[in-house]
Amino acid sequence: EGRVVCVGETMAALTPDPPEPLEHADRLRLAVAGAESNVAMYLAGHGIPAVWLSAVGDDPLGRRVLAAVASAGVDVSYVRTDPRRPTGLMVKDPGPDGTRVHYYRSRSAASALGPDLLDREPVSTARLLHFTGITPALSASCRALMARALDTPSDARPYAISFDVNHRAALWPDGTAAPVLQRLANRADIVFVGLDEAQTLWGADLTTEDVRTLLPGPGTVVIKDGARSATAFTADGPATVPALRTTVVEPVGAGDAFAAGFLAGLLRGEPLTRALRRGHITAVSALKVTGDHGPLPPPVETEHLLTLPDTAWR
Ligand code: KDG
Repeated sequence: EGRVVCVGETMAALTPDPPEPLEHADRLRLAVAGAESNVAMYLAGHGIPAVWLSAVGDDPLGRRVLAAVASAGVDVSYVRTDPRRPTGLMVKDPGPDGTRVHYYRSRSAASALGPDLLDREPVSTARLLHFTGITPALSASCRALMARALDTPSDARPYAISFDVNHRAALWPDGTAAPVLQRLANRADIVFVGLDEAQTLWGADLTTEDVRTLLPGPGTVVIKDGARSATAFTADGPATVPALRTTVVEPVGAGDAFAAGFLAGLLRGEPLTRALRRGHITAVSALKVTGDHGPLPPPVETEHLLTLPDTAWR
């Protein structure tokens, strides 16, 4: 009965409010953004004990990040406070062609994380470690951390590893992400990847089946086809579950929410299709809010949605 430990950087995030180009914006909203802590927050919402493992600066934004993640019921007691490096910052720039992201994180506290993190609590007693493809892009020490975590063959490590590919183009020099993310993903036990993301990385014409062929290593590969459906490949073959119909306020955070819902389902021993549904239901909580983390539906409503016939879904 170990815990899930989600490892990765969480930043302060500034967004023009109302959404308009940064160059002309007068007002910015301050929030907290981090893929792995989002997963931890949604896991906690599903009643799964979750730990967020990272570093922040000894600064007001770091304390704000810690408080926000802790407020969702996540254990943040292992997060390091680095007296010499600041908390990372992300600034969003909404424009006519979508929102661009500007990062101020290259010398952040979390970018100094390294492989030593893996030798002690809470990792040593975890049942599952969750990483994303953001971390190997942050620094050489972060890349070493990922390589170490995935070094040991999956049947020889005390914990399972889940990995969300989470390709952030702005963090990688052109063309460098594809092989690194494919190799890391192939050594994990559970992988999440968007079909569009896989096509950007590994080939524009890829189908869902092609993506599984590129990722033969993990016992479970979940390929998300946007608002339509998600397919999980396991030793038993593929299972596809349509998404829930919903109105989207803002999509950021939905992938993290989906991963958390699916993992929560698996950890509770649910059948694969039910875990996929739990992923979709959790994603809706993120789609309905401007921030990354929205409230989960009450458990009775989740239970109701889980048991509806497929026709009520997309
Ligand atoms: O995953 C949703 C955002 O919170 C995330 O993209 C921010 O961690 C983040 C990053 O590095 O871009």
